[in-house]
Order: sequence, then structure tokens, then C-alpha cells
Amino acid sequence: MEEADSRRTGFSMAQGYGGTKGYGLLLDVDGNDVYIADDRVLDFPSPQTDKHNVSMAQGAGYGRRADYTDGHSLAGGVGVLVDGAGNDRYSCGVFGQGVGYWYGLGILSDGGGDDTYEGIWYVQGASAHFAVGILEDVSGDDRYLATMNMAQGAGHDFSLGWLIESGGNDIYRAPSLSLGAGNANGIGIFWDAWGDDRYEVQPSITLGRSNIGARGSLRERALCLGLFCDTGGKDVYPEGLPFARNEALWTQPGASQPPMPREYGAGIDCEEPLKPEDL
Ligand SMILES: [Ca+2]
Ligand SMILES: [Ca+2]
Ligand SMILES: [Ca+2]
Ligand SMILES: [Ca+2]
Repeated sequence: MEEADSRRTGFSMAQGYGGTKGYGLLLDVDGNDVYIADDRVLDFPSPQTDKHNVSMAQGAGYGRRADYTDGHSLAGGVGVLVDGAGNDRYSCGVFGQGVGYWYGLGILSDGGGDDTYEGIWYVQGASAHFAVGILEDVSGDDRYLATMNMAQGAGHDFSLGWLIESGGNDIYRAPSLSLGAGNANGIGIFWDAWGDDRYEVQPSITLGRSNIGARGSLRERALCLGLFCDTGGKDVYPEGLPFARNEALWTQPGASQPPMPREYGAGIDCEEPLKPEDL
């Protein structure tokens, strides 16, 4: 790979991070850049998996959750990373690349170039607990890789996770709870507007599906939504999920056993871009 114009490395709470009452912005106008939240030296093992660090980086809003400890919760702030152009590489562990936690808002916006996004869990437009996480990529042939859980348009516990991809031939390698997935009354939205894309994901809670999980509480009566949209281009979908294909509309039952009425999951693929008169 060519030498990067700028290379930023950190561990946790970096590269566009906002904590309580805080706003953090990383603004980079152009150039081919590398952003790394180190996930090799495990100094900040995450509650989700001790094999990876809590990154809270690259567009991350974070609050203090204490409803099950001392009760003194504090709402999260706003973390934003904006990179205007260039072929960039983003890499993190758990929580990063447009992620919100506990009333926080995190946004990663990349304006162009062929980019690579690599992360583990709660990444690439993901959120947990009354929060919002957004990843927006405007153009270019991009690669998205997430390995463990909750990624690429995934919301958990009354949160919204949103991935917006406006152009280019993109590749998505996704874990469960991805590509438009809601968990525990979260909302996950995935929208790839254009290009010939490839989706690599195992049959799971993905491609427009939701999972409330707990029974016997008010959760059963609240919305849980996963929405997948690919609105242009000829795409490659996983063989194991035959309902997901070009020129198709689909719905998926909730992942709870048996599914609950308020679990909604849907997907749409169209090869020609939608025009207003089609709606
Ligand atoms: Ca750049
Ligand atoms: Ca870029
Ligand atoms: Ca793209
Ligand atoms: Ca695309």
C-alpha cells in the first residue's frame, strides 16, 4: 500500500470522541489516511470480549451507564470524524466507526475514495442503549469488515444504528446482527444506494431482521426493526439466504422463538435507482 499522508494511532476514546457534555471532532480535508484504534495490545479489554479493546473511537459518543450499579448515569456526548477525501483505512476493536452508547451520538463521515473499514463489535453504524451511531460513506469502492457482532446498521436497546453508502462497488463482510438489524427494541438501518456490491454473511440476524429477546415485559409491545435497502446495481448475496437477491422485496420473521408481533424485518433490492414516481 502507498504511504499514508497522515497516520493516526490511539487506543481508546480518540479520533472523534465525545463523552458526557463533550463534543469531539476530527476533521481531515483530504489525503490517503490511516486511522487505527489499537486492538493488538489489549490494555482496554471490552465487556463484550476480552480478546479485544474498547476503542470508542473514529466517531464515538459515550455516556456513563450506571442503572445497574450506583445509579448515577450520565448521558453521552457527541463524537464526529469527518474525512473529506482520499483512500483511507479505519481500524478499531469494540465500539467505533460511527457508534453511540448510552444517550451518545457518534458519526463517521467519509466523503470519497476507496476506503477500508475494519472492526469487531458495535462498529460501522451501530449503537447501544438510547443512542445513535451513523456511518456515512459518499463514494468509492469500499470494503467493510466486522467479525463478531452488531455492525453495519445495527441498533440495540432503543438505539438507532445507521449505515449509509451512497456509491461505488462495495464489499461487506458481516457478523450476526448486521446490515439492518434491530436487537432488544433497537432499530438498524442499512442503505447502499448504488454500485455492484457483495454481501458476505452467514444466515443469522442480518439483511433486515430483528430480535427482541426477552419475553414477559413491556419490550414485547415496543418496536424492534431491521431494514435493509440496496437501491441500485447488480449485487452478490449469500447462497445460504436465497430470499435475498437482486430485484426482490422480502420480510423476515423475528428471531425470537416464536417470533413476536413487534419484531419487524424487511429488505429491498432494485437494480435501477428508485425514482420518485416509483414510490
Ligand atoms: Ca482522507
Ligand atoms: Ca475516504
Ligand atoms: Ca462505496
Ligand atoms: Ca454500493
